[in-house]
Amino acid sequence: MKARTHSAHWGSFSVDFSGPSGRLRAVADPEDPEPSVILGSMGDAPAHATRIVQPMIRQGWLDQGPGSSDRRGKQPFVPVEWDRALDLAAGELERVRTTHGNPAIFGGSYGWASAGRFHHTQSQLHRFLNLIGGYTFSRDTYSSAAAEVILRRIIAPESKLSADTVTWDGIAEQTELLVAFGGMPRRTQMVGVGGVSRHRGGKAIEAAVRRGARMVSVSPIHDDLPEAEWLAIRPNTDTAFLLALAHTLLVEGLVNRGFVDRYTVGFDEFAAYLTGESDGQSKSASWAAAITEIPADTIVELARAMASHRTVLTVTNSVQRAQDGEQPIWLAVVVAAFLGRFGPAEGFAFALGTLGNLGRLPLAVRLPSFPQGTNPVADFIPVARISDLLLHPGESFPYDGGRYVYPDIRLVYWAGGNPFHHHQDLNRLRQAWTRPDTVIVQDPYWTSSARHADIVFPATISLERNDLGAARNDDRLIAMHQAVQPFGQARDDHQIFAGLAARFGLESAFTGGLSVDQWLRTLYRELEESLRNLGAVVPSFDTFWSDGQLALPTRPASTWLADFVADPVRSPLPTGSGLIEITSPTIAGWKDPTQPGHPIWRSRSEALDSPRARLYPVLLVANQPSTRLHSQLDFGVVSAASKIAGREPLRLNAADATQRGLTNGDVVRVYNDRGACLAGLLVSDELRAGIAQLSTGAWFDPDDSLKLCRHGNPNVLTLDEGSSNIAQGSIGQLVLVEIEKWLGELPPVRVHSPPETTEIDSPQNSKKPWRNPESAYVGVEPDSQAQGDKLTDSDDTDDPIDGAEM
Ligand code: PGD
Repeated sequence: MKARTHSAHWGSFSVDFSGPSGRLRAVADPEDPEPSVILGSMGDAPAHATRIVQPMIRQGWLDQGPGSSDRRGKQPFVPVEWDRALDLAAGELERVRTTHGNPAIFGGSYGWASAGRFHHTQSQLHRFLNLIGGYTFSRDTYSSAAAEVILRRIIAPESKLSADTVTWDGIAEQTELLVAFGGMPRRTQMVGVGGVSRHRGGKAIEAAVRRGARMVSVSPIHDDLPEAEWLAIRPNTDTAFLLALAHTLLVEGLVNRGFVDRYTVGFDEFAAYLTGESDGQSKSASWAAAITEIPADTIVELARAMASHRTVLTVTNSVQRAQDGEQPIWLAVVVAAFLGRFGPAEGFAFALGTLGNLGRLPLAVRLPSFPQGTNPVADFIPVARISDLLLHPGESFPYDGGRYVYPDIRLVYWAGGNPFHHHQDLNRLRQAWTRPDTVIVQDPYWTSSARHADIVFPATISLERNDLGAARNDDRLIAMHQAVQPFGQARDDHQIFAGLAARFGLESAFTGGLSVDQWLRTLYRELEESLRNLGAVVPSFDTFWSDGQLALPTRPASTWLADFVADPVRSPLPTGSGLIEITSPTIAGWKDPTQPGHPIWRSRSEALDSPRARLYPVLLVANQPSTRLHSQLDFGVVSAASKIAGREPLRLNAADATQRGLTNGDVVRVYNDRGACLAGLLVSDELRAGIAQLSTGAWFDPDDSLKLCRHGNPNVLTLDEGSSNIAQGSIGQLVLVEIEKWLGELPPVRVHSPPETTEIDSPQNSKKPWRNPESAYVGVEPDSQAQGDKLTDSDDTDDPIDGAEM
């Protein structure tokens, strides 16, 4: 073995224990040009105080059995033995499915969990639930639901777009003008679902700047792309800006009519909206200037420059994670179609800069996945409608042109995600969470979601198991070697579900009769076959495992778009019309009074010009953190070092701080009518006036007497509504708040310590909860491989998982 390699969503690395403390150190892959700072927290992951030592049951659930309860998150947990916990969970799953039917089980379980193709938590959960008759699922992602739904209607699914449009190499070498709505933040480029073995964005941007490319960042926050000219737009008004760009191109005769006539549908109807012919309001640059606070001349000059230069237009996921978030994405495609050029260095770039695995060449092989099987249940929710689902059973909701009904959920099974960090309006979620009979959470840590569960299963972290690391658009397969022994009694998700499946007589159906090691070899064999079909010489699994990495072949970009451009009749787009839909006949056909067939502007409630802003005059940008991934490793040294008096840092422009009598380092109370949280103040000139910035991911730490989150989770403030009837996506990015100095006694942050537990609930055990601190940081032998139990023969189905869920 050359080095003990591993992979996380924020990069690949090798593990090292040679420092004086003997602590685990993650040493960045030497070929990664820009490793993530998050690697610095990896040493804190295996044995942090919030690791869950053994299975736990909420006291009230154990005493009174299943049922709605407002005691979730407020009662102590009882440690129990694995067999007892698995028996109780299996019995409850059986009760719910036989009494209420499988749609009463919610297994959508959104979350990033950890990197790794086999131990992908959602795949494990879904395979198990499919075997016992299925579950209500969730569609799309918190990252980009609005974009995902609108893009597949008007041009192509985002998976196709992200694999085949603008590349970092194209930007470095050829792009002349890059216009980035929401910037291209380095902090989001650090991470990618499934891993980023080489971070390429930063160097590409530097190369483009050195070559003299012009960069324009349209964002309320300067350091979202510090190299660029900064157009400090009012948040939530990008739609108006984009409409004005389209209007300018139209009235100045700069629309590429040859392209528009051949490759798009619905130009005339949209042009009538731009000029005001259809609604009496021209979408001119001066109209947009009043809304966006960007001067009309600047907008006009930019539109002209875009028409005369090789231009990339990108919109970050953060811009679409807002009310009407579908509109700026739709308009960016429309403006790119007006310019009429798509390719590796020009045109619309889906969310480039938002995730580390975008902007790279697509892989020439399909990545192998742990098969999930088929879900016989048709009920679903748009991913961010979880509170509505629990609060409004039987009610209908619109989504993507259809109408659907929320089923009556009796059991929630969440594994690999942290809804009490990621969902909007956490106080509303807390209320919704009281309704189900039972909540099961499976996580390595006492996250706020685990604290709000009835049954808690302790899962291993990826450093405690072997796996294969790979991700869409990443050209490396990484051997993820186990580095430390599992903490306490933690088990792999696979082992937990195998234990549950055994109680349904389905253990061999779940495991396929294979050990973990055999699964890894099987998945490798699948990849090996596709590589051989391309004529590649492929090392044996053992050689790959010892080398730690395998380079994967890529294919050229833009093949499907190039085919479409070459012949739109023979190679149509996967839209209703086969063309780019400036006005969508399908969406027009929905006859939804809130949405005509083309993109539109309307003002929103969470905006600086809304009446609500008189009460809550600061627009808070609740964006992605730079010191952790979402809520993961919030307790780690890197995230901890950024906190102020133990609170999440909130940035505010100096003028706004002075107006409120606030200075650097103050602890502030951020509030609106939905909730409040504490935060630590950082005065910063990187923000335009009227806004504040507080990243997501500080673990939710509710204090019911003070009626606030002690730690600084902005989702106590955000509005829990869908982006629009189109996608019903998350709108967590922007929320109106007020900020004041916290003058009371500072309550300690408690969420980074374990919750209260009682004595162990087993006659033969000791009086104290079982703990095994020595088991952490017991490194494993470098050449060890997973030797999961060999189980019975396979009768498993072999459906590939949906890669989009990774
Ligand atoms: P994570 O912190 O990544 O957040 O929400 P998400 O729930 O994905 O949670 C992953 C959880 O999985 C962690 O609790 C971790 O401990 C657990 N885990 C890790 N490995 C394993 C494993 O092997 N097994 C098990 N069982 N568990 C594991 C992220 C979501 O938040 C996303 S993607 C976005 S883009 C949204 N962003 C915002 C935003 O910008 N603004 C607001 N206001 N809100 C947001 N919420 C969304």
